[in-house]
Amino acid sequence: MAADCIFCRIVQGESPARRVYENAHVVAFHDIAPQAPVHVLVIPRRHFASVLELGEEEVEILKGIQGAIRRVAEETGVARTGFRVVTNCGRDGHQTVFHLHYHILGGRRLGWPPG
Ligand code: DGP
Repeated sequence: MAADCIFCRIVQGESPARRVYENAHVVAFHDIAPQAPVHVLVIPRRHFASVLELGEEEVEILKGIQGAIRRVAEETGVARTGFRVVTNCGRDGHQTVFHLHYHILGGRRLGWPPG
């Protein structure tokens, strides 16, 4: 757990979140400021500042993330209609919370390229 990390507090149950799925390695919950009808964040329980910190040797965590993305997409219905998975990294990537998270966005036709 990292000091002053809002997502670590959500993992610990110290901060409220509308959880939709969890497994041994990840938690998924609704984004507080949804940008689409479905906007869920998938985060590892362990603190990594960004995708750059999650090494390829962390096979169980990577498997947990992949499984969670698929389950959330199926359970929210966007697996049928299409969706986007994105992780923002650093200043130019518009990262604002420095605990690795994957956005699952869907429920409307998304634009491309992103702004
Ligand atoms: P990013 O810009 O990729 O770092 O996105 C961070 C997202 O996290 C943003 O869409 C808003 C969301 N968020 C920030 N604080 C909270 C919170 O306390 N609870 C929830 N559910 N989402 C949060």
